[in-house]
Parts: sequence; C-alpha cells; structure tokens
Amino acid sequence: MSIIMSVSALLSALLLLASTVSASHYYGGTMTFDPRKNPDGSYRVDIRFKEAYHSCDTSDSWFCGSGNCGSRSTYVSGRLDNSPNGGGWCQTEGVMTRTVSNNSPFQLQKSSCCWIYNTVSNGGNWRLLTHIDLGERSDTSKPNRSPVATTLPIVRIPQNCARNYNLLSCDPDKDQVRCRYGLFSANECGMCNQHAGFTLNQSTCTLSYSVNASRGVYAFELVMEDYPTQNITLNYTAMAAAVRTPFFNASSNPPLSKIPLQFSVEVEAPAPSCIQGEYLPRFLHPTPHHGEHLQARVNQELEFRVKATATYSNITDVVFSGPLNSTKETTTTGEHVINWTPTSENYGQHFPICFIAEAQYGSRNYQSEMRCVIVVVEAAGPRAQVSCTKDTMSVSIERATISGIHGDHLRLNNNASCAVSSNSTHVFTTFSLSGCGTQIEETVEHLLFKNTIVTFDNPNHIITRKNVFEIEVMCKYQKKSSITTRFDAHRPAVNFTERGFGSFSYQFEFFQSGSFRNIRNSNTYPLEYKVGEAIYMEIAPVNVVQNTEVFLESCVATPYDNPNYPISYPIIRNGCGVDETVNIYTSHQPNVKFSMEAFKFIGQYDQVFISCSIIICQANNPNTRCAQGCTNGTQVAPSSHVHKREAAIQTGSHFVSQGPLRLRRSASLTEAISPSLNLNLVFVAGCVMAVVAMVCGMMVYKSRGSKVNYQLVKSDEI
Ligand SMILES: *[C@@H]1O[C@H](CO)[C@@H](O)[C@H](O)[C@H]1NC(C)=O
Ligand SMILES: *[C@@H]1O[C@H](CO)[C@@H](O)[C@H](O)[C@H]1NC(C)=O
Ligand SMILES: *[C@@H]1O[C@H](CO)[C@@H](O)[C@H](O)[C@H]1NC(C)=O
Ligand SMILES: *[C@@H]1O[C@H](CO)[C@@H](O)[C@H](O)[C@H]1NC(C)=O
Ligand SMILES: *[C@@H]1O[C@H](CO)[C@@H](O)[C@H](O)[C@H]1NC(C)=O
Ligand SMILES: *[C@@H]1O[C@H](CO)[C@@H](O)[C@H](O)[C@H]1NC(C)=O
Ligand SMILES: *[C@@H]1O[C@H](CO)[C@@H](O)[C@H](O)[C@H]1NC(C)=O
Ligand SMILES: *[C@@H]1O[C@H](CO)[C@@H](O)[C@H](O)[C@H]1NC(C)=O
Ligand SMILES: *[C@@H]1O[C@H](CO)[C@@H](O)[C@H](O)[C@H]1NC(C)=O
Ligand SMILES: *[C@@H]1O[C@H](CO)[C@@H](O)[C@H](O)[C@H]1NC(C)=O
Ligand SMILES: *[C@H]1O[C@H](CO)[C@@H](O)[C@H](O)[C@H]1NC(C)=O
Repeated sequence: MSIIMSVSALLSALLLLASTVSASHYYGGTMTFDPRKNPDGSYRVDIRFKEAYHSCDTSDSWFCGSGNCGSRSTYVSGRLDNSPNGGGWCQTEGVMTRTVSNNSPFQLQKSSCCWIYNTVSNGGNWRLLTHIDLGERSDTSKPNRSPVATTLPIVRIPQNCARNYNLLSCDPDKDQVRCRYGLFSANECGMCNQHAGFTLNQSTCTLSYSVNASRGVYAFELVMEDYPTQNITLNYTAMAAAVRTPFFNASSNPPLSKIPLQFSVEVEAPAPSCIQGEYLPRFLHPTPHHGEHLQARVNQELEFRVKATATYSNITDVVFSGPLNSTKETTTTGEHVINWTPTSENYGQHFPICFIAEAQYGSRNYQSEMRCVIVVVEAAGPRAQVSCTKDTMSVSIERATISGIHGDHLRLNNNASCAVSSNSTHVFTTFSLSGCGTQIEETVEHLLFKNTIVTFDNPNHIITRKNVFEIEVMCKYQKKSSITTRFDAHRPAVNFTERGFGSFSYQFEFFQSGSFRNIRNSNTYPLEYKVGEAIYMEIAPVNVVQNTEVFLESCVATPYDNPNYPISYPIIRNGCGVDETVNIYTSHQPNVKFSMEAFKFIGQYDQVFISCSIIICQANNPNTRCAQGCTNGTQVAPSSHVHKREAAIQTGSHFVSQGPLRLRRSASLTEAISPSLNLNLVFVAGCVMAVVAMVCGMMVYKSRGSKVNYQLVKSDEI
C-alpha cells in the first residue's frame, strides 16, 4: 500500500516527472506541516500532502519556490481512499520529513497539467503553494505550525439542493484560520476562478452552494491561512524577528502560514428531494459530529463509526480522507468503521479526517453532507494488560495510571452481576465472550466481541465529581486466512486502547459411520478405506466459540501436502459440493460434518491430501458469508476493485490443513501422467480404473496430530 522511497535530490528530476503528467486528471490537493526543533538547533518539518487523480499516482515533485527549503530526510506515500463515483478518483498522501538548518520562511510549490475536465475550463493547469514559516512564536515558544485541513477530492451536490461545506480547519497553535481564493500572481492557483453560485465565507471557511449554478464540475483553488489572536513575535535564528498581528483586512497584514486546499465540486442533475435521509444520505448515531475532536494515543488504534441512512436509496459506501495508513471497513450491520493507529512520530499532532456517505438510487449516486473530525494524538494514558482466551476476556488496569477513579465503582455495562475487582495496584475483570452482556459483531474481515467497563456512582452520593470512565473492550478475531484476538479499549474520559492475543482451535476427526457417534480411535490409525467407501469427517472447535458458526468454504485434494500443488481436484468450492459424492450434513452450526467417497489419484501418486478452508461467522446473521451457503461461484466473481473487501467476505477463509489421506500404492495404477493433463479427467480416469480393477485401498494418517491451531497474527499485521 505504501511506497518507501530513499532519500534523493529532488529538483530537476522531479520537475521533469511533473511535466510528463499531462492528462486531465487532477482533482485537488492540500499540504500541512508540523515542525520541531532538533537538539542541534536545526529544524525538522513533517510535511503531509494529499493529492487526488484519476489513478492512485503519487510523487514528491515539490520544488523550492523561495527561501531555504532544506533537504528531504524521509518520504513515505500511499493510497488513502478511492471511488468510482465522481469520475473515478484516488487520493494519496505523501509524508515527507525535511531538515532545515534555520527557521526562516520558505515556500514549497508544485504545478502541472491538468485539472479534470470542468465546467469553466477544460482542464487547466494546477499549482499548489505552501508558505512555511518556522519562526519561534512568543506565545508558545515553539516553531509555528500550520492549520490542518482536508477534504474529499470531489464533493457532489444535486443542482436543486443548497448545501454548505464547512472546510473544517483546526490550528494546533489556536490561531484564527481563514480561507480565501488563491491568487494567480502569488502562484497559488492554476485557473484561479471564483464560481458564480457559490459563496465562500472567509472567516469560517464555509463554501455555500446556493442552488444557482449550471451542472458540471467546478475546481476550487483555495488558500487557508492562520493569524494569531493577539500580537506575537516570531524569532528567527538567521534573521531579524517579526511581529504578527491578528487579521485586520486582506491587505493590511500577512498570515503566519499559507496552505493550499484544492478540490472539485460537481453540481449534478436535480434530486427528487433535498431532504437528508430521503435520497441524500443522512448520518445517524454513532457518527461523530462535524468538528468533533477525537483523542488518539500513540500505538493504539483509534476507531470511529459512521452510519448513514436514506429511505429511498441504498447506502453503498463511506468515502473518507484521513492520514496515511488509515483504513475503513464495513460491519454486517452497515456501520462503516474508520481506523487509524498513530505512531510515536505523531505525538502531539493534529490530523483531520473527513467523510461522506454515498447512496445509490437506480443509476444515480447521491452524497451526504461532508463531516470532518480532528484527531489529536496524545501519549500518556492508562496502562492495561489484556489477555483473551478462547472464551474469555481479561482486563487488568494499573491503578496508578487511572488516578481519581475508584476501582470499586467500575462494572461491566448493563450487567451488575459481572463484577470488576481491584487490589491495591490493579483493577481487573475476567468475563465470558458469551456472557455479561458481551456483544458480537462482524465485519468483512473480523469477528468482534465487545463489552464496556463503566463507572457507576456510589449509591450513597447524590452527585459525582469523578471522571466518567468508559472502556470499550474488544476481542477482534481475524476471519481470513488466520485468526487472532485483539483487545481494544476506548474510554471517553481517559481514552485508551490495548491489545491482547488469543486463538481458536479447530479439530478434524474421522467417524465410523454416518451417525457421527463414534470417532475413529487414533490407535487404529492408519485407517483404511476402499475406493468408493464413504469417509465421514467433522471439523469442530476444540472449545465452542459462542455465537459463531463455521462454514466449509472449499476443499481440495492434492497428491502432496500443499493445497496449491498444481495437480489438484476440487471437492467443495464456494460452499458447493463439486464432487458429486460429497454430502454436507450440517449448516449454521459451530461445527461441520461431511462425507465423501474415497478415491485416489491415478499415476504415481499414492496419497491424497485434503485441504479445506473454513470461514467463521457470527451465528444467525443473515449478512454473513456463512448465511449465504452455496453460492455456486455466481456471487464470488471479483467485483470492481473498489469493492474488493466485499469480495473478501466471500472468499476469505482459513485453511485447515488436514490429512494426509494416504492411498496404498497399486501396481495397476502406476502409469505416468502428464501434470498438464486435465485434472478432472485424471480423476475420472482414476476412478474408472479403480472400479474396474477393484484393487484400490486407502489409509488415513493423522500424522500431524488431530488439532489444527490457527496461527496468531501479530498486531501490526491487523
Ligand atoms: C525572541 O528573541 C528575543 C530577543 O532576542 C528574546 O528576548 C525572546 O526571549 C525570544 N523569544 C523566544 C520565544 O525565543
Ligand atoms: C461568515 O460566517 C460568520 C459566522 O456564521 C458570520 O458572522 C459572518 O457574517 C459571515 N460572513 C460573511 C461574509 O457572510
Ligand atoms: C442565477 O445566476 C445568474 C447568473 O449566474 C443570475 O443572472 C441570476 O439572477 C441568478 N438567479 C438567482 C435566483 O439568484
Ligand atoms: C499589535 O501590533 C500592531 C502593529 O504592530 C499595533 O498597531 C497594535 O497596537 C498592537 N496591538 C496590541 C494589542 O498590542
Ligand atoms: C486595510 O487596512 C489598511 C490599514 O488599516 C487600510 O489602509 C486599507 O484601506 C484597508 N484595506 C481594505 C481593503 O479595507
Ligand atoms: C504506514 O504503514 C507502513 C507499514 O505498515 C509503515 O512502514 C509506514 O511508516 C506507515 N506510514 C505512516 C505515515 O505512518
Ligand atoms: C437497493 O438494493 C436492493 C438490493 O440490492 C435492490 O433490490 C434495490 O433495487 C436497490 N434500490 C435502489 C433504489 O437502488
Ligand atoms: C493485583 O492484581 C494484579 C492482577 O491480578 C496482580 O498482577 C498484582 O500482583 C496484584 N497486586 C497485589 C498487590 O496483590
Ligand atoms: C449478566 O451476566 C451473567 C453472567 O454471564 C448472565 O448470567 C446474565 O444473564 C447477565 N445478565 C444480563 C442482563 O445480561
Ligand atoms: C451451479 O451452476 C451450474 C452452471 O453454472 C449448474 O449446472 C449447477 O447445477 C449449479 N449447482 C448448484 C448447486 O446450484
Ligand atoms: C474522550 O473522548 C471523548 C469522545 O470520544 C470525549 O468526549 C472525552 O472528553 C474524552 N476524554 C477526555 C478526558 O478528554
């Protein structure tokens, strides 16, 4: 997802790169910066720039417009979100660190052709400019920081519906932030149009559409500036100090910094109604409010949920713009979860995240309003130890890190009978994945068990002065390819997360008969089967995982212990029996029982390995892959790249490597075969010969033991 490039000189090569890009494909871009002083007196500036194009292009082709721009020390970039709607865009973010020897102002610039085709000009040039002033502020004693802001690359509005887009700006120095149109003379824009039908409130950074513009795409090339709220001095290491004053009027005083904020607005065909929640999606609880500040902690996952509704249209997606490495996924209940894990580099910084819900009505696609939140990364916080077993979650919080909270006044949400205990150093609790009000939830990739630890008031007190304490506890099991538990905790008052690990085990057994009563004793191994004889098998959890069901997604037979061996015979595919002798006896159970008739491969192969993949789902949820059952391949065709996560729910699975089933070598079946021979033919031929010869037999070994353990996944792989 991300490309890491080594340090290299930029200017000439990158200018060349930029000039080779000539297609009409640019949707907009922005840049923010956050400096800190190095111990040696130089300055380090973390620069983040987002750009959006038709394709997921990213390149650091910024050049130094003025001043001493220093040198680039690190650069990472990657894709954020994309959508086929609005012409098909992809937004990327580049994160670059520059080292500059002094804190005098400098400007970074980037320019090329062309904007996407738009109503006013058919794809003119674009130019981006950032004015970076690292002067040491008299109010904070720190180098100046830019405002932070982002937008979706293209926002869409029906022609008949008025709407305000508040370009949420937040300044970490608490400066006043203003927005204005770029000026051509200052290299701030490429086309520099101000569009009729739209008004920009410069002091609130609100772009209003007032139902009077032609249909089409409009390019907005705005500049966001910050002004101090009182007179301040900026000290420089290599030049005279400067005074900065609060905004008075556009020409009277300069801003502290300038960042570009460029995006597209499409005025679309009128909608049947402009009421949010009819055709245009409307946000519901628990979607955060516009402008909300969310606290995140270093190395702990921040998660928030977006939910939208529309009576007449179908919610199809939530598109978002956030920091590099933020992700989204959808739960089976239709919530869209946006996740991001800050690193220690992000401590103290502010990160904007904006999102829009999209809905489909026939061939039309409607957008909700745009909401933005600011994530503030903090370091210190409570420390917790967590462990998840197969059926319990345990949490232990260090009391010293939650001072002010009385450990005796904590309990699990909605269930007073599930106590939280404490000793002099820790507050701890252990509860069942299936009890104490634990909720189960499923996303495309994960199975989640959740509960909440809350404070309750001492009943003898009428009022409380304690912090409200709430920890959401979450065991997260990856459904795909391997499984893991992870613990996350959030609390509104103190706000922290932690992780723990656990594992599920599944067992593979052979049975005497179709009654599935008697497990074949492992002392009698190797088991022998005649070709054509039924083999009864079960895959079952070692400990029943509450509220889950297992789905046998696919089974394949191979002559070697490698499910990807080029010679293979499919037995079950997409939950459907491909081999006509397959019977699956259970559905929507924690375990799966099935049988098939023994066979062997023709040729030199004297053994058969069967590898099955299973998917674990939340039980009784109609939206899971398990609920769909046999899909016969029709629903699993990879859909568009945008919905690849949906494809994953249908194909994502665990391999349970069982077997081997070893066939006794038969002298009459040793003909060499070509590996390129059609496998079904090979198999059919093998059967026919076996039936005719009546000499085939089969033994079953369970050489690797009967238990199949899922591997733990490291937290950084989640
Ligand atoms: C700025 O420089 C002046 C004079 O050199 C000094 O008195 C002041 O403390 C400096 N302020 C900061 C924030 O460094
Ligand atoms: C901008 O919005 C603010 C707050 O709503 C309002 O007081 C001000 O009058 C608006 N300015 C313009 C030019 O409309
Ligand atoms: C709509 O805009 C046009 C020009 O863009 C203007 O002539 C007309 O008066 C506007 N109508 C309204 C209702 O504002
Ligand atoms: C701020 O600075 C300006 C110009 O330097 C000056 O006119 C004004 O009086 C100052 N304001 C305050 C509150 O010091
Ligand atoms: C801005 O303020 C300056 C100084 O107060 C004044 O001379 C100038 O006319 C003002 N400009 C505008 C556009 O109001
Ligand atoms: C994003 O994640 C990758 C690996 O997962 C990491 O190497 C990179 O530093 C991260 N980038 C940022 C900006 O956090
Ligand atoms: C919403 O989705 C359902 C199921 O895919 C479909 O049958 C229906 O036609 C869709 N409705 C609209 C308005 O697109
Ligand atoms: C308190 O409980 C925790 C967790 O069970 C344990 O690790 C710790 O040793 C206990 N402390 C004391 C003083 O008993
Ligand atoms: C509370 O938890 C206990 C133990 O798991 C369980 O028996 C009981 O039904 C739960 N009560 C509620 C209201 O969830
Ligand atoms: C699967 O689809 C094929 C044709 O695409 C059809 O012949 C077969 O009967 C289907 N099987 C099931 C179980 O629906
Ligand atoms: C924790 O986050 C919530 C929002 O999720 C916020 O309301 C609360 O104030 C935060 N806690 C603190 C101590 O700021």
